[in-house]
Amino acid sequence: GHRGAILWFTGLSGAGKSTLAIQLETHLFRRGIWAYVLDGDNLRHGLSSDLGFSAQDRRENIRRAAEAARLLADAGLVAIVALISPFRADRRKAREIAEAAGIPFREIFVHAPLEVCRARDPKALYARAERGEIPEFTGIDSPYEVPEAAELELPTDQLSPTECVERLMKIVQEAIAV
Ligand code: GGZ
Repeated sequence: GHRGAILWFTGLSGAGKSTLAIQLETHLFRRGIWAYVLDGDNLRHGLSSDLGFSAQDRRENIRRAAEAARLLADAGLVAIVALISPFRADRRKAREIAEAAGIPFREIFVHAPLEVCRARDPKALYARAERGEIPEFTGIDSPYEVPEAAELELPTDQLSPTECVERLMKIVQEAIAV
């Protein structure tokens, strides 16, 4: 058996958070470990559909994600949260929510240089943000505070997705070992 845990992915838009989260989820399923991804795509259309991107709304988005992840982890799942979560204080709060409930929490810094994220730009969001069409866009006119307490850093411009998932699997196995 295994116990629940929260893996918290933080990083810029385009750094690779959701991609790696889904690949890890698939990998865990193949090994019989139940996992679930919470990301902007499934949170911001539902649970957090009333929230925008001000610092205050991001804080609330992250709090809700942390509480939802806590419930999933209570149920024995590996909750994989993939949010920009740009502010250190908000990530610290998420960790506190987990640890107060006795749930292992691991912060993963999914990192690529801004120019690389900007070049990937699959949804052309950076281009739109630079034209002033998306206010408070992280990395353009809203800050990203680099993690100081991350358990793992994944430079996605230097590592293959397979290599990233291997490193993540080590972290998960250590976190959920009973
Ligand atoms: C950052 C924004 C913004 C602004 C829309 N700033 O690359 P994406 O598109 O698919 O992922 C981004 C997502 C970020 O939502 P999060 O819930 O992860 O953010 S936070 O943790 O800060 O609450 C991006 C899109 O939403 N997006 N406007 N202004 N990203």
